[in-house]
Amino acid sequence: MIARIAVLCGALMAGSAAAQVAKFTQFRYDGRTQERVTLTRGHYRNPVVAGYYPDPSVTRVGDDYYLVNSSFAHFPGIPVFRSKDLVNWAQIGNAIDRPDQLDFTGRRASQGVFAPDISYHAGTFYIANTCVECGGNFIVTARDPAGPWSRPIWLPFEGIDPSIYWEGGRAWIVNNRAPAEPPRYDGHRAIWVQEYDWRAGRMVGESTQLIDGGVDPATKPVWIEGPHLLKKDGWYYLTAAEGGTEDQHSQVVFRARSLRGPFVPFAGNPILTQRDLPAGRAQPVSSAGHAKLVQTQAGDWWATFLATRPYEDGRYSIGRETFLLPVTWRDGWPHILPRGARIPFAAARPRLPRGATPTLPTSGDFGYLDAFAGDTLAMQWIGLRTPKQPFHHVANGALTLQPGARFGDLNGVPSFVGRRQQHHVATVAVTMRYVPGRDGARAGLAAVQNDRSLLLFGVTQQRGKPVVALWTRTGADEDTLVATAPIDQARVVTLTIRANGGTMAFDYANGGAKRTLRAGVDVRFLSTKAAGGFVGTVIGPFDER
Ligand code: 6LW
Repeated sequence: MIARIAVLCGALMAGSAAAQVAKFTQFRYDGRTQERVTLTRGHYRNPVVAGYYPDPSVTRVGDDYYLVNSSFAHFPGIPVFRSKDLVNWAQIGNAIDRPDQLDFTGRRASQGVFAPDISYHAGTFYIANTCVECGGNFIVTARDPAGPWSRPIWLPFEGIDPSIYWEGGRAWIVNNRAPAEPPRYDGHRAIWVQEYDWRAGRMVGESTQLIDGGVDPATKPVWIEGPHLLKKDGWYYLTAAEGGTEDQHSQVVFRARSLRGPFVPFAGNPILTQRDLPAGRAQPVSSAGHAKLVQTQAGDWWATFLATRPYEDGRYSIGRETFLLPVTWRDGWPHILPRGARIPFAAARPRLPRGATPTLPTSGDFGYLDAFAGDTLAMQWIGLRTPKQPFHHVANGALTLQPGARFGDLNGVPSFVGRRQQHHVATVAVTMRYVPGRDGARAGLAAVQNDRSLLLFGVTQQRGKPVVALWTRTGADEDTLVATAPIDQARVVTLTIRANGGTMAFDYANGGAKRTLRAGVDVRFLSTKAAGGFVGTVIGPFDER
């Protein structure tokens, strides 16, 4: 009886309260790869960094490797990873983690920072990049790759995907720009080079167009991009992606005796693609390209690149991922994968001392629990657009979020932080205490591809009564309420999303046994095919008051 009164009192107190702050106490992720892979001794697993980690750029400094990825309008942005063996990657920071660096206000999820390039010269790390619709091309630098990174040095040229080539204490930038002649077709772009005075932080001298359109201009090649230069045995090699970042993606290579060309394409191009493989193949890897080559301290060559793992019919929702393959040189040209060969999920490891297994794995089956210890969020948490002031607070083992904009308001930052969904088969759960306090206030777990393609699974109040509810936003500005069920708001709520390719199930526990609010929900609207863009689904706590 006493216990019953206590519960009733709790409920009464809760019911009379104004809209309250949701307290999230645990976030749990558990992911399983959809493909079946037998990993033998001495092999590593692809992708090496699973989930939304596209456009990888890699560099070596001594015995250490560094990797950066695109992060678009997510903040913090440009994750920086370190590895000893090119296989075990641990995130060490985010190059964009202060609001004074870049402002993503007004940006859609897939605008913001495109493909970054990382390089190193004379004690300083350089990231060359483009903020699309937010300032254009820029460089940030750091003495320590874990940060802090500088504010941007803005560069005046047009286009995307700048990359720095260092030689003899001088630097040049290659990037994707408009062709010298008016474009002859949609997707007609060019690769240009210009010297960068790294001491003064400005472009100098003339710009030279190196590639017009792509390998064979007669075939109207599209989207030549992501260029990188390297020098080997007296040749300059220019490697770039061609065909667009979807299923026609590929990597091509050219060479010249001089840095300003003329560059001649390799007769065996592309050196990497999956575009001519049978469409209905099992366990497909698709959209491969955007490679960068790196030479190990042992003298071997490897390439990082992006590819995707659709769950069905070209659909994937976890973004473009980072893969690794060896590069072999034959007859003066680099080869990544023979024509018609499938990207392997397992391959022989680089001849490098084995690196430590990271505390937070990035490849294969893995899971983690974040109990919000300490007083800051782990560096893997991201939100949408640049916050003007801190909006998440971690204390006493709980995460709370300040009121923010609603999803869809591009001029604001939603009251949301999340982690990348890194597997198509994944269970994501959050435990929280929350009293909505008024009809319409809601908090829980959001799965967000962009402002118009998302779902919200949370607790709200309807006609004065607390309920757990599921809303979807399927390429629209408005939410659709899918299902509700009553709950006791005085008790802790655990919300669990079970993702399996194009469907999700939504479970909740509220003191008693776990119940399913809805299973088999079609979430193909979260796929890149439906939602468009370059990002992956990000799942985490939201609090809309
Ligand atoms: C990026 C371009 C690309 O700038 O996609 O796949 C663009 N390649 O190089 C966005 O990630």
